[in-house]
Amino acid sequence: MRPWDAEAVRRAMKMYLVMGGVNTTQDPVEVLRQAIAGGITLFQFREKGTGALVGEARITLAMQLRQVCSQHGVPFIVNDDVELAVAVEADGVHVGQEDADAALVRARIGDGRMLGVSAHSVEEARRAVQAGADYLGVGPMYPTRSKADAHAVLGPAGVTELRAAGIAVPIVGIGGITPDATGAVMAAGADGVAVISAIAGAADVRAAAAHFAAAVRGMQA
Ligand code: 3NM
Repeated sequence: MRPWDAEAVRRAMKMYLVMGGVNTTQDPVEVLRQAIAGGITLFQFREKGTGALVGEARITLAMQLRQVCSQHGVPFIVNDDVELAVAVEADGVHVGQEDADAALVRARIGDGRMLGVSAHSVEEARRAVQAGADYLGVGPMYPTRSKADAHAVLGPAGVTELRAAGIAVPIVGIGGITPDATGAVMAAGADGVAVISAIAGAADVRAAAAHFAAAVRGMQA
């Protein structure tokens, strides 16, 4: 049986924290612990951008974060690095449009791991689903400072458009999302929100994550 059927993926999507060492001034391991205490449901290790760790230090951090996720039953996804994902026994891989080809990643990770793909249009979403994506990351919902090469802002309307076009796989909105904006993203048809700075950059990480978790719960029927 596939461990990541659409329902399992949908459940995991709700409160999705994305983080690398550059996204916080605190100890990322402690940030992750606090975020889990606050109620995140999925974690993606994304060690990218100026000052990002490389080599052994990157692998060591990935292993530490992976262990925290395992201890708490939170799925662990690796951004754009299949080798690392396999090495740390991640639950999945997320790739952007500029990263590795989604179909090749699916072939390499098999059916046992989750595959997430970033999509910014109906065309990209269709191709991602065809390639075997278990979920789509759609953004930016709002202006973001956490991704240097972010696309033009799609807004929640970008999610509405994908749903109207018949894209049925789980969708997580990303980019500049705050607790106050969570309702609009979910109402547009997303299954959850993915966040970097509003959690990883918060002074009180646990409270910030709890705030999001409450906002997501508030949208459930
Ligand atoms: N991907 P924040 S926006 C990693 O639009 C990422 O695909 C995006 O960080 C996309 O919550 C983004 O701090 C950055 O805005 C999200």
